[in-house]
Amino acid sequence: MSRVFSGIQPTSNLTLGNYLGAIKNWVGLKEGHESSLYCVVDLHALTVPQDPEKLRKQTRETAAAYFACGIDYTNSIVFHQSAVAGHSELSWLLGCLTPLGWLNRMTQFKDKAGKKKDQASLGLYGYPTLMAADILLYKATHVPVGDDQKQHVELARDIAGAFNARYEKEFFPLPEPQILGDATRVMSLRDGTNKMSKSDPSDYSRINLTDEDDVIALKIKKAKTDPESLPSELSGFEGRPEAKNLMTIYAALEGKELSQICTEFGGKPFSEFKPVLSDRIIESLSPVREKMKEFMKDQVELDNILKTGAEKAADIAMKNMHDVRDIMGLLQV
Ligand code: AQP
Repeated sequence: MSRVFSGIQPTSNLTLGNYLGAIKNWVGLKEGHESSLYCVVDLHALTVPQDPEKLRKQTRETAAAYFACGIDYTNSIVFHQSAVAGHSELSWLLGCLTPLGWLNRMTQFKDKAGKKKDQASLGLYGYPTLMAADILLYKATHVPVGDDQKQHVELARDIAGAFNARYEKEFFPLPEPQILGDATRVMSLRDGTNKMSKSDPSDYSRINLTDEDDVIALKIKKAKTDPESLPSELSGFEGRPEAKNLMTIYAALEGKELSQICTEFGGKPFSEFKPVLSDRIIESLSPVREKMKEFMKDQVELDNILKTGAEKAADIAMKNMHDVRDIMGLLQV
């Protein structure tokens, strides 16, 4: 049995990074798998402070983005994490067999907690066990993610192995990270060495899926570059992260190799490339933005779709949780 699971935190507006590194690659992935589940991971969002009203809105908006990008809720299960109680329960149970040493290695916690480690929440520290629970609750085998989440999927794999070893049963399949697409780590438009992130304080660091065309064009115009012309071969990206990022985005949207883009644009100035790039981004994202607006107009319908998805997800989760409790020796009367 093979099953796909992935999710995105509704922490803010989704970005071009979420689009190229995640959602775009989910479309059509169901082929060749028994089922696929796409979750809006709202419990993960709570690992950093959230405004309750905004969180609800962003949860709907994230689901709207999934549908607008082409996820078909009639043949995939789309739902929000907090609607299926098994996520939190399994997170606790798995947390009881996850060594602290494994969590201490997670780079996302180090990046997000920074120097204020002692003030970071237990939730932020335990984020990877909740993510392992998300995946294992459905016995998912394939987890499509951007490059930054690979380490967490590998941890989920180790936790699944630890459970199987502790209870001497091949119960959980070992999930595989799938790093798909041609832009697995889209970088900030302000600093090509940092990941493009929803929570970066500068809105100019990212393209949001909700940005209007003129905003996209302005952000690309202001994107950091260097004084040289574009490289005509891959070796020319050495020490030029911003050039590499902008050309990688263009290559991914065009569905071409980065080397082809170097051949097309090598030797040209950024001032010539940037308008072509912003037109290409607008061509891809403006239909997504308009469809998101349509989905957001009918909240009752959107909520109904999520409710139906949560019921289907809970059916799978309930059976697996029953087996997990049984294996772990919890009394079920
Ligand atoms: N810049 C990126 N390039 C490629 N893939 C990306 N993803 C996120 N940013 C990029 C992928 O999108 C999926 C959902 O990620 P997430 O939003 O749940 O968490 P994150 O990876 O922590 O992303 P952010 O934007 O940095 O979130 P915040 O700012 O809220 O912490 C994952 O598959 C991720 O790899």
